[in-house]
Amino acid sequence: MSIPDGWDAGELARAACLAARVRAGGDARIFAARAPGRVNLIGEHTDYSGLPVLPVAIDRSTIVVAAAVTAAEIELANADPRWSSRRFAIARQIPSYETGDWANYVKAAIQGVIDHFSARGIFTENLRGASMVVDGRVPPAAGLSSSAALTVSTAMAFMAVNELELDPIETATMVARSEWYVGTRAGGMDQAASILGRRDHALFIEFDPIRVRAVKMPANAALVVADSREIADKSGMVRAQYNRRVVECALAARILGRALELDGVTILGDVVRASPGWNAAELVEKLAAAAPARLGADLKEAASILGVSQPALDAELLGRGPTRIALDSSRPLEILKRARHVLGETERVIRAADVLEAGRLDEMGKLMNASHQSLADDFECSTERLDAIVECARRGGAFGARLTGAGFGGSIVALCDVASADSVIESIDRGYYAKLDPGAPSEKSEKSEKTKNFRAVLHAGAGASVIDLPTA
Ligand code: NG1
Repeated sequence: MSIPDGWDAGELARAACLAARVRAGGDARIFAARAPGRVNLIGEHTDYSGLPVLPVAIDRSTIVVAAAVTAAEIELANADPRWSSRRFAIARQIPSYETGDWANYVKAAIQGVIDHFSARGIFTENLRGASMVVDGRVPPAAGLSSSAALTVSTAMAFMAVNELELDPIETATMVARSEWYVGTRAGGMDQAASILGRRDHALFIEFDPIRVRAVKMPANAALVVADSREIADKSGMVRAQYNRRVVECALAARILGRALELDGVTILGDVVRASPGWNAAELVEKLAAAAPARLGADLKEAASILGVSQPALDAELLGRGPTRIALDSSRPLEILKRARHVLGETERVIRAADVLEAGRLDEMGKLMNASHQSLADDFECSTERLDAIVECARRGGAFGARLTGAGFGGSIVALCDVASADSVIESIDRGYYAKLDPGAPSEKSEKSEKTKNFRAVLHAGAGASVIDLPTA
C-alpha cells in the first residue's frame, strides 16, 4: 500500500493502535483518516466574507480510524479518556448533543456528508454505520483548528466506510459549513487548509468557489506558534463575538452594495469582486458616506437605510431556527471599523502571497504586523495577552507576528528566520510565560485559563488523506 504524503511513522503507529479499538465486524475494512490543523499566516476574518486567506496546514493532526458496522449508527470513542464515548443514529437530520459536547463536531461532519450526498440521490438508508475511534493531537481552543481537523477526518473516514468519493476541492466545499451545525457561522478556511495542505507550502485560498494556489515557503523561513493560554472557547462568549462580527460584515456589505448600486450583495466579497477599480480606502470612504459608523442592533435604522423591512433583514442576517444568531442588542453594530479591517486585510493577503513567494520575509513580517494592528483596533478581537505575546515574539527577532485564528485568546504566529527561531521562543518564554503564574488565583473563570505552555516551530505539512489499514 502506498502511503500518501503527511503520514509519519508516529501517526501510522497511532492509527494501528486505534485500529485495535475499532469494532470491525466480519471482514469489514478498516480505514484511517488523518487531517491536520492549520495556522493562518494572514487573512483573518476574511473567509466568511468570501475573501482570500493564506494559511498553512500544520504538522499536527487528528486521526479517525473507522470500520463499517451493521447498525445504522455511529459508535464513537476517543483515545483521550477526558472525552467519553458516544453512540448516535444516522438520520436525515441528526439532533445535536448539548452545547460544548465534543461529539457535536463528529455529528456536524456526518450531517455534512448526509446533506451533500442526499442532494445527489444517496439517502441515509443507503449509508452504513461505523465504529470510529478518534485521536486528536492539535492543541484545542488555541486557534489552530482542532475542530476542522476533527470534522475533516471524520467526514473522510465516514465517506471511506461508505465508499463515497469526492475530489479535495469538493470535499472542502462540502465540509466548509460544517461548523454551522455547532452554531458558529464560520467561513471555509480551516477545512480547506486541512484538506488542501501541501508540504512546505502556504495556501492562497479563494472562495465561492474554493480555489487554491500553493505558495512555496522560503527555505529560510520558520513559523513559531505560541499559545497565549487564554482559551478561545467557541462554545460560549467567543462564539457570540464571532457571530456578531459575521453580522457586522454582512451588514456593511449590503450597505456598500446599495451605495454602489450593485445587485445581490450579501457579503463583502461580492462588493470587492464587482468593483475591481476600487481600492479598500475608497470603498471604506463610500461606506462612511452611506451610513453611520455604527448602527443599532435592533436593525431598524439599517433596514431603513437599505429600504427593506426590519423583519426581512433580521431573518437574512441572523437566520432562523436552531442556528439563528442571538445578538446582544445593548451594543451597536460596528459597521465601518469591521469593513475597514476586512477590506484592508484583503489587500494585505494578496500582497503577502506575492512577497512570500518572492522570499521577501521582511515585507511579509510588516504585513503580518499591520494585520495584527488592524485586528486589534478595528476588528477588536485581540486581547492584552495576545498583544503582549506578539510583542515578545517581535522583540525576539521575528520579522512579524500576529494573532492567528479568530482571536479573543488562542495563539499567535511569528515569522522568523530559521536561525532566530530559538531566540523568538526564548523571548516568549522569558517575556510572556514566565510572567504568567498558574498558581495565582485568576480573575477569569477556570475555563478561560490553561496551565500548559504550548510553543513550537511548526512546519507546513500535507493535507488530509485516508489509508486502508490491514485487518487482523
Ligand atoms: P479558529 O479561531 O481557528 O477556529 C475561526 C474560523 C475561521 C476564520 C477564523 C478567522 C471557526 C471554526 N473557524 O478560526 O473560519 O473565520 O476564525 O479568520 O470558527
